[in-house]
Amino acid sequence: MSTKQPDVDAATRRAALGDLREYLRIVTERGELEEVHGADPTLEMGALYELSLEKLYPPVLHFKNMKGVDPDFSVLTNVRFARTLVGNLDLEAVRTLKNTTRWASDPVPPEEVNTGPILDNVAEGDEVDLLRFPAAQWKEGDGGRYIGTECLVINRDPDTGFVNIGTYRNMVVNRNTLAVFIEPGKHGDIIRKKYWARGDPCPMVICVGQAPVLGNVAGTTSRYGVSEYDMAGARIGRAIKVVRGRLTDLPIPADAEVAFEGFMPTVDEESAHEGPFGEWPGYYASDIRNETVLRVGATYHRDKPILIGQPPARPTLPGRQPSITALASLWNALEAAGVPGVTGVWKMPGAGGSAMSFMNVVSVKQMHAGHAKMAGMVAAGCAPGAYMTRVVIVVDDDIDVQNPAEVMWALATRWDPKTQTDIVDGCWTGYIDPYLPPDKRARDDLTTPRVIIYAVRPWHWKDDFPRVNAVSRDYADAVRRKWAAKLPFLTAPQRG
Ligand SMILES: Cc1cc2nc3c(=O)[nH]c(=O)nc-3n(C[C@H](O)[C@H](O)[C@H](O)COP(=O)(O)O)c2cc1C
Ligand SMILES: [Mn+2]
Repeated sequence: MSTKQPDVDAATRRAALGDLREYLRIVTERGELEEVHGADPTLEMGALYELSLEKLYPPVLHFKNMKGVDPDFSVLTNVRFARTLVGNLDLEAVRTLKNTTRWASDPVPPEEVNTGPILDNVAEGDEVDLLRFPAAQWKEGDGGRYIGTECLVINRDPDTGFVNIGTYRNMVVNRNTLAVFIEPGKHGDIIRKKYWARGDPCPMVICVGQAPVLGNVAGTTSRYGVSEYDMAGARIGRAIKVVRGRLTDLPIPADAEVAFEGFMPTVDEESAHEGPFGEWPGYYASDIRNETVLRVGATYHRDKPILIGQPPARPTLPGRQPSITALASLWNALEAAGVPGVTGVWKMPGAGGSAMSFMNVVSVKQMHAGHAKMAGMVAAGCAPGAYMTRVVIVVDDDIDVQNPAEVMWALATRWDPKTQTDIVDGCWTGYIDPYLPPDKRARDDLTTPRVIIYAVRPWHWKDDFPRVNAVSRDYADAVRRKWAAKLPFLTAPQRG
């Protein structure tokens, strides 16, 4: 699919973001969906999914009539990556989202309603049976069936009432138990520890099928204390409707497809083997551990529920697009910290999954001594940039951060490795970091170093820095206009 294809209008995009079934209708109409009938949830679905990632905009795969699965249940993959939702993958899209989403400053809280389709089928107590729901074994190396991959893990801060939503993977253990992997330091982890400190299990709800916007915000890091429900509402311009869970009172999206509700005790009280699971850095790093579990006391699902499946895959696959939402969040964090003159942020291709990345690039229009350093340190330390990022590269505003060759050019020519590099140790990482050394892993020391590279013209002699060898932009544009009709190469696509 060409990147030049016309975009959908904003209203259509909001409609698709806000409702999974409306999304399904729109992507079907736009030819972005493939129905797959009869695939085997053991390995075959995972292989088809990984093959789909050979495309930058992978087809949305709707798995129906899966082998050995109740035909009323289906699984949808690549929801977040459809062109309908993403639009053009460029800096303009990031800037627009940063400037037009009011989600950081002007949240839209959820609206409580009495009922909704999620309550169509409710099972409690002994009737709970997680084995009824399709859960794929995505890859040969996976140690279980992962039902929650692009899921919502919902819990509530007992001190402030703030409701968090994070995407944290979960594996089916038995009829009423899920193993849930939440990296230490994620908001869902901070919250559960508050319950545990009081001697209580943590109330929790997990949705595995929901409006695309909810999956999008759940996988994006923002500020602790800002509810992802409010951000999702702001993004689509209307409140997310929620019903109260029967056991926990937690808000559950009223039109979610499937939700599991229960309590999570400490790992010492109850645990299950979780993993190995193929992770976004491209490895099986967290291996197999005793992990925390959700004791599921109630299940909810719509009629003919559509589950969302989105297992991680190697970051070198074209379909691992950088997330525009995550980039906007990083840019927002830089501005919220007061860094002036930021002109772009990007994630280096090959160095990350969609929401997370090992290598972030920030461009700044330098305004004063120490400015580039300010940008680099905030990018390395702010919430959307802190977890597991290995390298931060700061470049000047004339560098196109989206073009790896330009970033390499800045590194090659504007970086003094000896004086323009900060190496900071002891930064936040997780079990899925492949370079977490075995001894640190053994003692749960989840920290690794960062390098911040200032590939910018040195402030104190920037005016003496050699001039760039290029025809000036304005003159080049004027010449292109003058000769375009006679010389077709002038109007051919710029990037090949
Ligand atoms: C598809 C997907 C899967 C993810 N899986 C996990 C996971 O298993 N465990 C985890 O700690 N973070 C996982 N993440 C990252 C978190 O969702 C992300 O850090 C998010 O910001 C967490 O929400 P929080 O900031 O409210 O903690 C995943 C992200 C995505 C997009
Ligand atoms: Mn959060």
